[in-house]
Amino acid sequence: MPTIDRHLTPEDLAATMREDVRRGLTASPKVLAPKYFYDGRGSELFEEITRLPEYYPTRAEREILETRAAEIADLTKARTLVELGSGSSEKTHLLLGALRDVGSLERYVPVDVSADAVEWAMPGLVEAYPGVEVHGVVADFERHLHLLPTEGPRLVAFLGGTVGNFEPDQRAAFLAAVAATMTPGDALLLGTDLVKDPARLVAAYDDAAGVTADFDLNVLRVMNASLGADFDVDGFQHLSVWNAEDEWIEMRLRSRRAQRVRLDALDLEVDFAEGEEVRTEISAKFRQSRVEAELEAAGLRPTAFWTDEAGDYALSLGTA
Ligand code: AVJ
Repeated sequence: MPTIDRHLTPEDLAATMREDVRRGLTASPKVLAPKYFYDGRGSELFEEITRLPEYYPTRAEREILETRAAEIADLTKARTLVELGSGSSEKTHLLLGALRDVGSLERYVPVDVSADAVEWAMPGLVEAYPGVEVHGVVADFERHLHLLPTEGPRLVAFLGGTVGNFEPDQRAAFLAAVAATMTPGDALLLGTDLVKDPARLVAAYDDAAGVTADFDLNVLRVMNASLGADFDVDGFQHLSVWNAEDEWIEMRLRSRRAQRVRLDALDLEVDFAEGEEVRTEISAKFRQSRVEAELEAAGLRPTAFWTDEAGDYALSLGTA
């Protein structure tokens, strides 16, 4: 029987959401955290995004894993694969297969804030890797890293470029916290999107079919359903903006008119001016030098930096 450790209850998540949203919508400028995109509909929209012609990161990361999984397995010889933000486990299979083939794999640990994501991933994995223990963990990977299984050598994978959603100081704290849980022989496999032509970056977050716009606006539906809010989704417009100074994409929602929104669960009313923007996501884009400097600052040794053929995206290995 696979086990699931639960370090987060639905009540914890709801309380955190209330605090985050109150802080974000009473701040100036207003912000909402990107983790709130991913209810059922939001997760489906994200899956659709990964298949869009404009959104290259998922395909680029898969290309790197297809090319390098055997090398990663050989370098790490991991007994335990920990995957932070396990989401859909398609790319995970490339790593699991390679670690099984080098004969080191004993255990797979999918970690996600969403109990659904962990529960759905598990039965298929148990069946696909006989003899491999699947040990799911429902946790906030900014808070519960020290509670994960420790049988090493461990490979901790944080894929998809999701590290780019953290603010720089939050990212440094996260990388340091990961490094602090690692012992010699452990490694971090980190996926990062790379700096490139801004036109391509902007298009990757504002596709012609409007799927990303729908994904961005979905955060308002999540607020309506979870916080008893009355956002008029048609009252906002999706924007994708390249911030050249910080080297990140910002997704924003711009209020089409002056409007007041009520959030019952917060007993809060929020006014939006016509044209006022709420930042809903940053997605940082990296250069090799910055990834390596940040791994080193966290206390990890930059050991490998692999890109896809086009040089659009990178997987880095940092070792403890
Ligand atoms: C899954 C967080 C890496 O930042 O590219 C896709 C999310 N947002 N399109 C990203 C996302 C808009 C994605 N991450």
